[in-house]
Amino acid sequence: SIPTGPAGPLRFPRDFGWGAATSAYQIEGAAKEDGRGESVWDTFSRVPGRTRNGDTGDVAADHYHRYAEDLDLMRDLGLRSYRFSISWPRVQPDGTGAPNQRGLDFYRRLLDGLHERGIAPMATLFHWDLPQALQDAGGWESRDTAHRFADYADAVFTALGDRVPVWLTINEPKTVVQNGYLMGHHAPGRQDPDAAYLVAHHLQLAHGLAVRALRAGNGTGRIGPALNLHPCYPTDDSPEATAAARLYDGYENRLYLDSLLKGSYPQDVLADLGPQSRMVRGIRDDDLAVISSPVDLLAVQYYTPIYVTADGSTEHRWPTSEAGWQQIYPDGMYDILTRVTRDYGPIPLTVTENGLPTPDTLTGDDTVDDSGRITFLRDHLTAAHRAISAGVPLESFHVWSMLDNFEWDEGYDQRWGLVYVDYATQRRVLKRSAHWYRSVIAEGGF
Ligand code: PNW
Repeated sequence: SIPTGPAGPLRFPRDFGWGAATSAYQIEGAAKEDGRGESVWDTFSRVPGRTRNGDTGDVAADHYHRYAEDLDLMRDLGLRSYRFSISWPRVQPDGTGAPNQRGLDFYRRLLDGLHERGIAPMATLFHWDLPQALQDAGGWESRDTAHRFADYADAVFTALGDRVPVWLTINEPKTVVQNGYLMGHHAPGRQDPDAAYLVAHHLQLAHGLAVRALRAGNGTGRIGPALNLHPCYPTDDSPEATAAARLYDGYENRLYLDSLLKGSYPQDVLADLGPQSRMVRGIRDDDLAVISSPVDLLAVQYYTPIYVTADGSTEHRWPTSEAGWQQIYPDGMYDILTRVTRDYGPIPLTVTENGLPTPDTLTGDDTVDDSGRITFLRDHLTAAHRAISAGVPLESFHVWSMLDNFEWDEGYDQRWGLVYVDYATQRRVLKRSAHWYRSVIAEGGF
């Protein structure tokens, strides 16, 4: 039986933006079509040993060709909001210069299709697929890349600005920093802490320059950053654990939130990095003013809490999902949403990602029983509802993900979708969670 709310029916605001999310490299495929250039993920995924089973996004869920069918599925679910990302190397194959019209045309068709179906688009400008040519010129370690990003954003605003009510600049700068430059299991595969935080600064700068480009140019929509936030809890109430969790929070959350919304980097993090770090040396006079250019909303992505011990290491407290890094803790959703509102003021919020991978299999009668996803989403939506009741201005919620897709270094083995993709045939099958979500949207709750 489908689980219902723990304390009777929960009702969300009438105009709540029920949604789902994807990103370009994870679903589109068509890696060489219509003039698309190479991105760092094309390069990285082709290096032997970097991704599970050697998987790449060359074909992915073939959304580039099947987008109309996918839009029909979204309409079938009753989605009100669809968050997707625009591939920079489709728009600028080498990361600079005149836009590639055929690449822009795909997004125009997608936006028209959303419009026809009454689904509001939310477009992310950068979801990790940096043009390889820019990587070759230094990538995010180069300050110039932030300016290239603003030029790219401006080209997209000019071409598509009449059709996009909400723009998100950079998806999860922290994941680029941590997975791409600290741990190295994402593109570009570096393990260099000194480079990593300079990259963080340049990503923040790129965000601010894009916000300014929108305000200066043709774009009419709202704009904001997309941050994955992790509530950081001490494992005990000793002063040591409390201090360690506080610094951890600086690196996970305040480094991004404070620079965007307070116009300063957290002093404890800057002190920890040290005055000789490349990041601290790379901050110029006007940068924080650019980074903190006023935004219209903040997109929050919540997956897991972090528990920090007295010596600064981390522990797991809750059951993990198939993604080993993810502990299932719905109250963390409440904690992070209320904390953002408390510490940064009543800025409109959207949850742009929340979800988990489940061991889904397609049965003979074409069903996929992902009851674990239903429980997870029900519990996290319940926590989000509690946050709304506590005064958090939460506008919308997007499940990660609409479709099973290329889960980066984990390849296609992890299935995060509401919709099952049979990769051998590219057939789509609604999972049980999709049917459940459809009824939640229709009822305005559960
Ligand atoms: C996000 N963590 O990445 C990305 O935005 C998606 O592209 C991705 O598919 C999805 O979450 C699932 O992984 C994250 O360590 C990566 O907490 C790491 C974390 C969170 C989100």
